[in-house]
Amino acid sequence: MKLIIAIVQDEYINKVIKVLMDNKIRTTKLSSTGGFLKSGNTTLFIGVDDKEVDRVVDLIKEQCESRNVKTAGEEVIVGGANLFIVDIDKYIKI
Ligand code: 2BA
Repeated sequence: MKLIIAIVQDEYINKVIKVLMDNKIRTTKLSSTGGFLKSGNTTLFIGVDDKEVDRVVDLIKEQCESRNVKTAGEEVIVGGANLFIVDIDKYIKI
């Protein structure tokens, strides 16, 4: 099993959640804030079987894109979504 931790920019989050729900992918949504820009983003915890990872990544990719943001004299590329995919040793539901 894997845990996909997806930090999604707020402008894309409704579309991302909808497509995950439509595809019966379970998710937990946390409000979060970027440390650098200090603007709102949303972090999703998505627990999936290993074989589902690519499909979930593709679903998110279809909804998000990077964009350039100007901030205090510099321009940064903000990802529509930043994903961390980690191995889960054990999942227990009580
Ligand atoms: P922020 O921390 O607000 O970062 C927004 C964008 O600012 C980043 O876009 C990146 O282009 C730039 N940036 C961030 N830290 C920087 C630094 N120390 N020096 C120069 N530029 C910097 P993304 O990389 O697409 O990140 C979007 C959001 O995803 C981040 O918002 C943060 O909330 C999260 N994130 C990205 N990488 C992360 C990481 N390695 N660990 C934890 N959260 C991460």
